[in-house]
Amino acid sequence: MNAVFIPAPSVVTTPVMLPTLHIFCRVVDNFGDIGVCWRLARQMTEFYRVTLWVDDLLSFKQICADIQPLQEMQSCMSVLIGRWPEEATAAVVASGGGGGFVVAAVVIEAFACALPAWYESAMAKCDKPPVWINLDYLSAEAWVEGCHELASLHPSLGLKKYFFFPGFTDRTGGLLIEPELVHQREQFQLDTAAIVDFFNGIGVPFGAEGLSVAELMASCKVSLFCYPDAPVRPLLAAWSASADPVICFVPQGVATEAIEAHAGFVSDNNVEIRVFRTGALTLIVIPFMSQDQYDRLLWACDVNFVRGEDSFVRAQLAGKTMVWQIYPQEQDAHLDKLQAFMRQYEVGMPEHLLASYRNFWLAWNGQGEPDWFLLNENLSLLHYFAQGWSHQLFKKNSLAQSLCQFIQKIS
Ligand code: TRH
Repeated sequence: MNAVFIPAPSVVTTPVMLPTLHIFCRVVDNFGDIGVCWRLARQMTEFYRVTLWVDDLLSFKQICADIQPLQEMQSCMSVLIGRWPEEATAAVVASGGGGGFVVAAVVIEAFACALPAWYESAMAKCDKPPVWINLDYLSAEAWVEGCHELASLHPSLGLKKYFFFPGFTDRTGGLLIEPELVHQREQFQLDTAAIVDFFNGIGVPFGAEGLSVAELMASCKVSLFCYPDAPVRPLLAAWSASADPVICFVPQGVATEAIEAHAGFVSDNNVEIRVFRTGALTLIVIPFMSQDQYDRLLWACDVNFVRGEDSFVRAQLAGKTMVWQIYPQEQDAHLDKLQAFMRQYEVGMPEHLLASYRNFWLAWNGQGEPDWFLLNENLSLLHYFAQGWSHQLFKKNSLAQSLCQFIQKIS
């Protein structure tokens, strides 16, 4: 067997024959696994003919409306997408364009998701086995630098698997950043018409029954994406009692209990746009949107509440004040991870700013009471720090570039 297998099917138009890359993604829960893999897959099309194998196309559809959940194979944004190939079915082999080979030149296993056994055996039978990489979770902890790019040997097949860690320092794999992102963001953030168009486009009502453009632009705009245990209720109360107007955009299905308690309606996945006003707060339930649209929401808002891994990175790249709810782990292991990031993020912050941001972030992660009013007093300075942090990130190699360089090095 040869290691370079699947020629691009006719639906994928590629001017030169790039090598093949297979990314394997299992959706453990939520959207982070597919969120990272979909972003990685799209960015890697610059260097590879990419197939993304996914075990949950319904979750995928939530962040990419073009996905057809019932299809075995499909193409979207130059990525070939296949349902997780538990068996080497005819559809999988056919995805090779008739060549009969099914293993790619490079194989990325996302988050140690475990490749199908038949695929591992096929890799072992190759004359030149593919480069096999496990893409790990993002962490700012110091140990990551020591484990990045290490190899482990498969116990029975003798294949090497390399561990590739995203991260914030030059001794890690970096972050998934699209080359044009900073320019797109800066243009968008300076363009009121584009911001209004964006909100119009996702269905936010304007005019008699809805918002005015002046109100939108003058309010503190907040996006809220969090886990069910985040202390959302006191926050909604604080925003209602605030002296200045706050507009909170919350994707459907997020913070449902707190919204029901506050606004009296169930914000499940069937709710489209819903607007509810109390005091200074306008709460707007919006549909779940594509990743690119979600970026625009983050760029347009003044404060972004984000969670997990991918939205957390996108909020950093948005250059706006953010509050991160980390994905909870057993024995509170996530708190070390949270603190490790905070130590890097807060370098250079003056004492009073540090106090308000630390209070809020820790409280948002279950360690105390979040004080919105204290945070609010410091928003412009936090914005300044967020801008600086994002520009620092934009200067670094993107994860896709680092991966390609690493693959070249070990090939
Ligand atoms: O959804 P998350 O909590 O995902 C995860 C998973 O729980 C995973 O198992 C865990 O390991 C990981 O976190 C750390 O949060 P995350 O990572 O931010 O992923 C959300 C994705 O959804 C991200 O790609 C952004 C995207 N998204 C949209 O595309 N549209 C939207 O409207 C929203 C709110 C998010």
